[in-house]
Amino acid sequence: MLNIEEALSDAASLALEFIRSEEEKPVAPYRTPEQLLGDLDLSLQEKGLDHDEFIQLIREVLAFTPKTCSGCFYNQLFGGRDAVATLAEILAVVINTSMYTFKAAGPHVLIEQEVVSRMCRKVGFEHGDGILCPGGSIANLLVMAVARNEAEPGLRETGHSGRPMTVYASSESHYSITKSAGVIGIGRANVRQIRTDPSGRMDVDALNRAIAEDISAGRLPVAIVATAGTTVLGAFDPVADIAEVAGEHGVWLHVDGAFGGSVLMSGEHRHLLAGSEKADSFIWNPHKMMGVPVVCSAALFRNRAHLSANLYEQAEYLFQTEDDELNPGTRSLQCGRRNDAFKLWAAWRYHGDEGYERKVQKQFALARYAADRIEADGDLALTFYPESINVCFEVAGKSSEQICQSLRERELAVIGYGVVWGHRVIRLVCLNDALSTADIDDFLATVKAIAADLPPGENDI
Ligand code: ABU
Repeated sequence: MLNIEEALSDAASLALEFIRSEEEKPVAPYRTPEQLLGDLDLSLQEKGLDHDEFIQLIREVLAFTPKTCSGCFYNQLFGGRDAVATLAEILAVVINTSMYTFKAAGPHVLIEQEVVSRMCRKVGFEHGDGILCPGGSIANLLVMAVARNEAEPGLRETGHSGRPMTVYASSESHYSITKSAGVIGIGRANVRQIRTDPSGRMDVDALNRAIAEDISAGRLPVAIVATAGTTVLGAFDPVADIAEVAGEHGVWLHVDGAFGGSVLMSGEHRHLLAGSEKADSFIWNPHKMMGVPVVCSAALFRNRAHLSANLYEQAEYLFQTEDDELNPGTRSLQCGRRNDAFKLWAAWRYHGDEGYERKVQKQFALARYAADRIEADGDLALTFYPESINVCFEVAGKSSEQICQSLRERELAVIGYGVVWGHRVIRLVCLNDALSTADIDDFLATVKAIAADLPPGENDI
């Protein structure tokens, strides 16, 4: 039987093997799901495996696993690897805390309080509160449920009155907004998709008109969601202007900073979030631009009473010692909850604000470099000069979708495409600050070489 010391030693060997393979072969072998089921025996069986068979099977699974930390992975709004945060994440698994009580998690409850408090202060919520959630979608769901309860007093105790409710988010907002509206009884159809300007920022006049129309029609506006860092263009809605509209109509203002919240770490770029201190809530995913392992997401509230007022539950079998303040399970959506605070705190303590400022600066610098290179290249077309770190572009006369697929099949890079104004564009996310401008040059040269091998293609949809 494998004991924990052998298990950790095996894990370290396998992890180091995987990390070395990122250097030698930064893109995993391409396989369709059907081929992969032929290559790997993933079946669960009556009989177990001996140690060597088990290690070999794990090794094979790792060999086909996408290398999201390598320099050739540009596909997601996360990427790269932070060694300090990785160390803490490994330890978080070993110590196996659950974040509902001080009794079970001890200093980790205090650590979560510290990261939440510092994040609140970065936003401008001087006396705010918050909680770490398993991802931005759940953080948005939590915030929207709180906003809904605040919009209709009594709803938490006695349920929905039946008055139609509405939510306002830009047409570029994250899909978790409509998903949440469907889950919490607002209704997906009642999310008003406010149009954007060409750069992907919410049109504030259109927002104002939509709210006024809904109020005249007797509907109850629950929340405006300003997106800070849209998924495709990386655009920032004008939060200060939106805050004025929210104030005029008395509507909850939420900032979805899942992707772009980290610009608050940069003196040069935090202006993109000017006005956030006027919001009622803010979500921020450090697993994106701050590079801590997936997932790490904070839901933050300006008024520290809002979380408890809308979530608080007692359970005598669980909350037996210390004050409620030290038992976050009284006001989290989950009961059992992963310790996502430790990795963020460890990395932040180690790098300091200044380390994160450098990281964000580097991400923006890489994006500007890539945008300038693309603009100067006659074979490439820049979609829009990036507001942040997503660089969207096309290769003249070639299909963005085919280029992305071909790069993956030939195991050269992993990258995706997005749709901008009815046009498929390649989305280069400059998140991995271990990359250099030479890596960007290599990547663009590879894209051009692959595109040259492809037949003419369309990007209109
Ligand atoms: N949760 C962010 C959306 C995923 C991505 O575009 O990488």
